[in-house]
Amino acid sequence: MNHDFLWGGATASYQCEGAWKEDDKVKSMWDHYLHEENLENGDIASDHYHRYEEDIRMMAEGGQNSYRFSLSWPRIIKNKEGDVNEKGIEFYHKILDTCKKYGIEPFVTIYHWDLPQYWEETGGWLNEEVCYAYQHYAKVCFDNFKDKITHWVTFNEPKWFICSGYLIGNYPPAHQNPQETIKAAFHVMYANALGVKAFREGNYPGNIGIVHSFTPVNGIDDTVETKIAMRYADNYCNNWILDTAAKGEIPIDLLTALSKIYDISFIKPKHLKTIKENTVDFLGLNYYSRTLVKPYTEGETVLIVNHKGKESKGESKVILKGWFEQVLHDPNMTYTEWDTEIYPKGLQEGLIEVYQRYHLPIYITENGVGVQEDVSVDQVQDDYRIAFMNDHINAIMNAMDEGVDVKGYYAWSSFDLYSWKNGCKKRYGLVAVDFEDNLKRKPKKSYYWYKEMIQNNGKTIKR
Ligand code: GCO
Repeated sequence: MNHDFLWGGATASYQCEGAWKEDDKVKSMWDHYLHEENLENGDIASDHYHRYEEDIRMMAEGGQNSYRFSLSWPRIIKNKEGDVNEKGIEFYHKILDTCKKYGIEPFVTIYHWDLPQYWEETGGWLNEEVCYAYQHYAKVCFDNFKDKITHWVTFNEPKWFICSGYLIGNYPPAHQNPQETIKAAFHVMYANALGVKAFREGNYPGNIGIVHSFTPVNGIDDTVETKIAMRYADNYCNNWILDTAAKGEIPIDLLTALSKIYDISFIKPKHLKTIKENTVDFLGLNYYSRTLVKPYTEGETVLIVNHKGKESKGESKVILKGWFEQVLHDPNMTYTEWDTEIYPKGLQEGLIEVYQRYHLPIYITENGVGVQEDVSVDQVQDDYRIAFMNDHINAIMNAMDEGVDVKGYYAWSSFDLYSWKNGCKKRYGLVAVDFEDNLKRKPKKSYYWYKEMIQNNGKTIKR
């Protein structure tokens, strides 16, 4: 690890700030949706809005030298006309100044899912106008914070929020519509290019990248059919974001396949030109697990028995129905409480593959494990989190040994947060937040482990 390696933790505005209507912040689509559905929400969350100083101080005391967080669009832009809320700007200046005070390098995401509800009401990401509104918002961020931020991220996890919002329907706007999914996905990648364009045109200092929910694709066997299925799975899972952002090209076989089933006439030469001319400087990869696939079999419902002996239905991804099927569980592997396979090797292999394809610097912008924990104790003994982080950091080091240019690692999450739709019981933090007892902060065992590991520049990692 070199000495400018960034070691930190990550959060997102909606998941930690709370203060959902303070200082003239307007409603985000998440505020609206969770209130309407009467679900656990982030109205208060970890109350980072009022406790950021303590949180950032703890990061520094934990040996971390960087903090990845996001700006909230509905805190910064008041309305469709694009008027700026100075109080929102002020809040992020305070966060950035606190980072500076404690020697913490900010790594900042412009959009982490909290679209202003006033834009959602015009069609959200289905409306091309929102792409230009995003560009305006990004410019406001660049202009206001250019002296304090040099690591910028346009979007966090386009695949995850688009597919959850428009295909699966478990995130707002909660639609289940493949045609809409394609359109929203395209608009987000176009907005990404518009954000990069504004950054280049303004000649702002620093670099700009995108953060992707990365799941390297493995096949169940080596047959030609599986290889073909893997290519489509990779297009669906990764390439439409990474190729588009890094090379300025949407995978042509994906476009051809989609155009046979869906209307893609909204993709115009002017969009493709902007995408081609405005590619990112680095890639941020959020890594939790891999995707294991098999070829699609017409009419077959695959029953897969997971490690807990539960049966679950393997569903093909409807958007590319007929191309591949995702194997949800491999009975030989271990899974988290939320059924996420623990597979550090995928990070090593995936890093090598991504670096070979794009030759761009890479940050691991999220990695961690969500667990239900009793935080009333003095110190949460999260040895499982230590083991998880150890094995994933080891995987990163192995990839770096093979020449991959990794520049930073962010644990998800810096402290316990609200987890989208899972509420506050799914905890990822290095620091416990007691949501039952005044939101008290208490470092977990992993926080001290991480500190020691950073101080020894990775030498305490069991390899
Ligand atoms: C969770 C997730 C995290 C966050 C993050 C994604 O909190 O449940 O696993 O990965 O959702 O916002 O970028």
